[in-house]
Parts: sequence; structure tokens; C-alpha cells
Amino acid sequence: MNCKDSTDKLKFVSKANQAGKAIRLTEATAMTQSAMWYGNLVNAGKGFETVFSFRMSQGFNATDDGSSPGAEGIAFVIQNSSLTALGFPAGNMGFAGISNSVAIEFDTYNNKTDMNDPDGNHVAVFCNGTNGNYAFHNSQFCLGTSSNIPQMRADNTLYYAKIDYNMEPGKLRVWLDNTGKFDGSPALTIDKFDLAKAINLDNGRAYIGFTSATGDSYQIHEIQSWKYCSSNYYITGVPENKEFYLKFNLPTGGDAEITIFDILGKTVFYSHERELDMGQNSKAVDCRSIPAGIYYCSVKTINNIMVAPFVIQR
Ligand SMILES: [Ca+2]
Ligand SMILES: [Ca+2]
Repeated sequence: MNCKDSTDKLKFVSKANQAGKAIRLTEATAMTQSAMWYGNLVNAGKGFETVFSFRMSQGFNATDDGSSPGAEGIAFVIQNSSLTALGFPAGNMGFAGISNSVAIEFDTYNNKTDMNDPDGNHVAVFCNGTNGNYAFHNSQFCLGTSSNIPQMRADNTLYYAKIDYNMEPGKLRVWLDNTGKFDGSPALTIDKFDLAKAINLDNGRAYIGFTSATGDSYQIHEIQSWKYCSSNYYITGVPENKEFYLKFNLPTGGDAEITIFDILGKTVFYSHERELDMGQNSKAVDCRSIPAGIYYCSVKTINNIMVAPFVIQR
């Protein structure tokens, strides 16, 4: 994986701003929305993993929604619209309205009549292809919803989220906890998800970031940390034949260790490649002795590790 420390190069839209070591997306005021985007397109189409922490405070409910005070929550958004993209406030959470986007929401307020929210504490995934996104749960644009998460409270508790795509082939998975350990099953899994078909990417790349909003009810929303890692290499050839080719970019020249392991972590192929050039490299892998199944391939250099899944079919 090619991991970015995502705190530089941030683009703030509307009221988002740096507040000490955190990024404050909204204040505790009514009817606002804002966004924060990483300033460059990043590789996303082959797969990614992102981990972030966030907290909320000064929660206020104008209307009791049956959950703890505060609204509306935050969303991690993958979009190929623009660096000034911003959706609508209140239950739209700042992402509904952004064209060409996938949003993973962490929703803390029950907009039951507007959005058909199941409750005031859930995660969900929304996509409306290249059109403006929606936050309606009772629609085809809602790819999945789960309320099987810890209660999110506006009391400065730090919550940790992990979202990965294609780390298990075709799956978009969402975790939320208050330890950052992510042990146990994901809170939500979207199966048979193909990001490159869900929205229009730019050569596999998209903008990534966060949106947030308040309605009549509100709270402060802050992102405390964020890391994003993409798979930026690919496998060519036909793995059911005797060999396939691994093509990968190295940011610097030097040695690389190539390892292929199965889903239980058992190594089925290992090669230590010496003094590779910077840039595009290619390695032929003889796979005749590898049984059919799901595998991961990692390319590890002194300062970088890339991991991508693939399937050998026979
Ligand atoms: Ca809501
Ligand atoms: Ca919702």
C-alpha cells in the first residue's frame, strides 16, 4: 500500500478549519454544512484502506430524536466532482447533492421523516452514480445500513473508523469503535462493490475527504487523525495459466520483497528482488503450484508496502 499522511494539502470548503491539532468541520450552530478534501487525486479504484478518528461535542437537540443530543454526523466521501464540492445541510450531511460520489455516513441524528433514518445512530453507504448523491435510506441509492455500532455521543469521546475497499475482493467494509483496534467483524459490508463502475474515476483516481452538517439540532464535529493507503499496483496476465505478471511502481529504487500469501496468512510465493529501478517494474510469477483461491500479494521496500488481493481460478 502507498500510505499518505493526509494532514498536509487539505482543502477546506465552507466553515471547515484547523482547530489546534484537529480539523473542525462544523461549529455547534444550526443549519451549516462543510467539507474537507485532500488536495490531490488519489488512487482508489484498485483498493484502499483509510483509518480516521473523530469526535463531537456541545450536542444540542432542537427536537428529541430518541438518541443522545447532537446532529448530524460526518461522512467519508470518495468523489470525482471537484475540490470545492459541497452538498446540502441537515439530514443531507453535506454529501447529498455532490455528483459522482460514494458517501459512507456516520449518522448521529434520526431524520426519520426526511431521510427514513432507521434511528439516530447508524452507518450507511450511498451512491447515485455520476448524478448528485442522496441520503434517503428508502431508496436504491442506499447500498447498505447498519445500526450495529457503539453509541456515538457528543461528549468529546474519540471514535475510530476504518473503511477498506477490495482488501477482500469486491468488498467495501466499515468498522467503528472507540479503541482503534477494529477487532471483530465490520459493522457493515457491501458485497460485489466495484468503485470504478459505481462512479467515474480519473484513471482509477478520485478525491477523498469528509463532509459534515448541522440542522436545527447541532454539535461540533472534529476530525482528529486520518490516514489513507491505496493499492497502486496491479496484476496482469491470466493467473490460471502458468504465470502472471506483477507490475508495480516504486517511488525510489532499491530492493523489494514480493510475497504472496493466502487468506490465512500462509506464504505461497516469496522473492527478494535486488536493486530494482525507480518507477515501473515487472515480475513474472510462476503460479502452477499455487492452488486456486483468494490471495494477497505484497511488495515491500525499505519505506513502503503495497498490498493487493487477487484470485487464482482454474
Ligand atoms: Ca440523520
Ligand atoms: Ca442516515
